[in-house]
Amino acid sequence: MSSLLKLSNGRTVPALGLGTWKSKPGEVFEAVRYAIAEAGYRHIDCAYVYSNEQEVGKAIKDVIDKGIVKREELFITSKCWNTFHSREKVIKCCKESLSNLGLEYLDLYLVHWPMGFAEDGQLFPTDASGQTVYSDVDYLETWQGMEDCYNAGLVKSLGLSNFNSEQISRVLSIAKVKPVMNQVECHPYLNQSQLIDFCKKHGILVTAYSPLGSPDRPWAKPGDLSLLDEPKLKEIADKYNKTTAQVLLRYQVDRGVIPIPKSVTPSRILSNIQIFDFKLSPEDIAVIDGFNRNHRFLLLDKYATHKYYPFSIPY
Ligand code: NAP
Ligand code: SBI
Repeated sequence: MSSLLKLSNGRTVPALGLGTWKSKPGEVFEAVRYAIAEAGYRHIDCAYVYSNEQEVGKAIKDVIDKGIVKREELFITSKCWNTFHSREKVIKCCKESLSNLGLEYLDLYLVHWPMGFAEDGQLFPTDASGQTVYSDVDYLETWQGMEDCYNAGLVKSLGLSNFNSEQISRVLSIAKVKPVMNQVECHPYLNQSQLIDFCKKHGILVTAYSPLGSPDRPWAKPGDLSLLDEPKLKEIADKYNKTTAQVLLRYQVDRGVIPIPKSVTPSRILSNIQIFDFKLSPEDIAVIDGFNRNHRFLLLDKYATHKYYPFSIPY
């Protein structure tokens, strides 16, 4: 069972969650059911764009109907997609996620990216030449839509995802409801220590996505860097009688960051949460910190021409 961390608004969030990007229809029901009912997960990371929220919702309904957990014991996150950035569209996206998930409220609602895309009904709008069509909606407008969701009682907390420090500062300068979370790529090759320090100063917790290096990312190529195959991490893992994946996840927990590993494999779903019975030594943490090399598995540089592309400054 994972421990809880306190959000700046007084609510709590479980220290580890289950990721669901790339978890296919036909497999995500069992993954989420197993995670909650058998492995003890209480935190599920979802998003409108993953196009699997209906099946995630069926699993949540199943464990609640069977009396395994109560709704209030779960922490369910979803995210407003890039094609819903204008103020009135935000609440539409939120309501669609709620309907797909079969929930009355979300525990956390995130702006998925600072970048808006054309709002023409497609998830990834493209022009005749295959280029993504952007919108220039300012994410400050999107934030007002997020606050509408909060004020309507649809979501308990609000947050950001893939926002850099300057973008967070802009949001903080206008927010009536403050963001409690920034969800970003985070692992030893991109340990985000400066962004984490910045967020901490502003009462924002950090969630680590792709904490295992996202080996199933669709654009992975043979010969790419692979965290799970780092011999030094394996050496550290052996000392604790743990796996490399467990060390990668514990590394985040030890620094107050919330990892959300994705798996649809029951044995991995279970082992990924079995990290609350050990702690890494300061010496081992220093070795893992030494892997930092500003390497993004999700660079998404095809969007680098977007006005609000977040990865053009150091943090
Ligand atoms: P990840 O969790 O780093 O890696 C997932 C991959 O690792 C899958 O191929 C999974 O395989 C494998 N895996 C899981 N546990 C393992 C273990 N113990 N040993 C070996 N392999 C293991 O990558 P991710 O899916 O990119 O990131 C996690 C979650 O973060 C996502 O699912 C999503 O919820 C969220 N996310 C958010 C954003 C954002 O923009 N906000 C972006 C990316 C991700 P199997 O499933 O086959 O077991
Ligand atoms: C998708 F559903 C499709 C593509 C895609 O690529 C970038 C990363 C991302 C995202 O925006 N959030 C994720 O969790 N994965 C994604 C999602």
